Amino acid sequence: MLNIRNIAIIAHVDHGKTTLVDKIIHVSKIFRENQQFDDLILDSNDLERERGITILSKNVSIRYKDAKINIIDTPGHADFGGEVERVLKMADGVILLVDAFEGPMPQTRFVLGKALDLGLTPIVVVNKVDKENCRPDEVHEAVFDLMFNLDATEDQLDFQTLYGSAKQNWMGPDWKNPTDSIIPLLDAILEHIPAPKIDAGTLQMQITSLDYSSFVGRIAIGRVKRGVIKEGQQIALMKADGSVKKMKVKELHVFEGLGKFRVVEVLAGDICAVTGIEDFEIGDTISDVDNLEALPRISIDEPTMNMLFTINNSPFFGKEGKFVTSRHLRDRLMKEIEKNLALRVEQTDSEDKFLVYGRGILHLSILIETMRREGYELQVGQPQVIFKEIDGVKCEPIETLVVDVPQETSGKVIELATQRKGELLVMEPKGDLLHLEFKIPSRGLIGLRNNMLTATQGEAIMNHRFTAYEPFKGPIPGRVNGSLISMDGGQCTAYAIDKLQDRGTFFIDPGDELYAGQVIGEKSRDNDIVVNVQKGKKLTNMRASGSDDNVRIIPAKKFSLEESMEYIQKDEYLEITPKAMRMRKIFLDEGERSRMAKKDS
Ligand SMILES: Nc1nc2c(ncn2[C@@H]2O[C@H](COP(=O)(O)OP(=O)(O)OP(=O)(O)O)[C@@H](O)[C@H]2O)c(=O)[nH]1
Ligand SMILES: [Mg+2]
Repeated sequence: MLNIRNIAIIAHVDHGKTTLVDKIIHVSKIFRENQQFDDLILDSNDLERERGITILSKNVSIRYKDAKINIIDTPGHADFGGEVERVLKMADGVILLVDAFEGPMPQTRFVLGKALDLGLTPIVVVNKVDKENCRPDEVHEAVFDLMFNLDATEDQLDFQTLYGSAKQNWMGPDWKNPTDSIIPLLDAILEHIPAPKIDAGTLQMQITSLDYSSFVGRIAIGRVKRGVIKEGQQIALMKADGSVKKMKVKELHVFEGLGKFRVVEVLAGDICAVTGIEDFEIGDTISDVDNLEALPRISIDEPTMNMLFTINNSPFFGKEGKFVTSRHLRDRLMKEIEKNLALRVEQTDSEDKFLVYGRGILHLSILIETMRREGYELQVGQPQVIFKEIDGVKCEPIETLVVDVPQETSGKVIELATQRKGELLVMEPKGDLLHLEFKIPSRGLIGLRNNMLTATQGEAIMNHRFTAYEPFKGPIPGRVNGSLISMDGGQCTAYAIDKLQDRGTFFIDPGDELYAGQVIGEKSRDNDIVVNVQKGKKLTNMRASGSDDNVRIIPAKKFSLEESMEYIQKDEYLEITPKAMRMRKIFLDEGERSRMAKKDS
């Protein structure tokens, strides 16, 4: 029988999971064929590579000594926390990675808590000990305290710790004495992570994640808990509502290196991918047809935020994208929910508008960015936090917010968070920074990052994660500044922008094509105003406009997609096309806008 280890690598965002898994694959390949690799082969889709974050968890597998080690790389961003929780079901142990400077962060606590609850054996890796100012011993102690607070068992508290630098490709028992490889970690896995415990009985496999291929459709992934699954076998798919469907296993694959390897059967303890299973949901059990026994279901995260998605109806409609109709939009969203598990789409009473529910700004922005790259044009509205009624009381999502900031600017951070109903719970030194922890409504976090960075000259390091629903905390002041709105369509001029600079900050550059009702800047005061930025000399390019008139305008403020999503107000849309991102008033006409505003108040 195969000697197997199933482990998941978990950590807060950016603590180095994918880098470590890459190095593990690298070392296992060297044993075999001496191949060279690029960095971060595992963050395989474009967006993951560009942004350096893992969005989807991934299964890989290596051979080491006489064992097969199945490794699951997980995403660290809080928006994808539900994904981690699910895939932990495939593991017997976890490698908890902690940054040797940052120490345990909100997501460390969350994922570790889940792993401990499932009874998994942890190995702790204090990573990034090459960093200046790192404090590996303190961090190790902090991890121990965290485990203790999370009610780890005696065995779990007896965890192994390794120190090292995934980036520099080494792990060892002592951070002051670098070794020359990550082999000590592989040895620790073999020694301390238990082999899968296998109960006697007939086939049981829970579907814990899925893969998608345009050829075969959805592929079910999970761990064979009991018995054996075979190619061509008749199985029973046991669903949430208690119904049972009989179907046939088409193909079976196990994970091998970075890819998959076709096999005729998979024994209990191993992780595999199954094709031919139709209409499955995460949490369904694949069971023996004659002995129907379902495994306990896995809960899928409830969305915490929604956004209106609608077709582009700006004057620039259809100019920059390929897919622009409501039909296109609907089909694309429906395709997305096939594989994006935490996403929900609700049809509204208008056929052009859809409410899309997700786990946070990043979760939704990744969908939007992907669509825009595929050639879609669309508009989205202001993100809305989802309220819930619990025992007759209106409740809202509350998060833990952690900010590490230089002492000098900490006052501003506290002020900003408090304005938004944040409660300061912890304040303590961390290296030469001050470590602050707040409890704050999710509503208050929307748009906070931008203000926080401005207030601290970009020095605040901010992290948050959902903790619980609590009674509504009362109104929170929104964005204080009004918008500068373009009065007309056409190219704007440097001359006009220059004349209006005392009114606020512009988001546009001279020469940009605009339309009436577009939001082109932030006003320094609290009400919206309409401005004419087309008047004056029509100059063809920036250089000419700069030199001609001695016009020296302040560079435009540019937003990322997420910043724009957090910035827009209730009466504004964000227009997204493959080429551009524009903010606009929902009602482009000034007269109509003021009529609607009156009606609302
Ligand atoms: N100095 C230093 N940097 C490291 C080390 N390991 C990883 N990094 C860097 O940390 C950053 C994040 O690394 P990733 O491996 O993508 O982190 P991750 O945990 O997979 O991140 P998510 O999947 O987004 O949660 C990258 O810029 C890495 O180069 C290390 O040991 N030392
Ligand atoms: Mg990663």
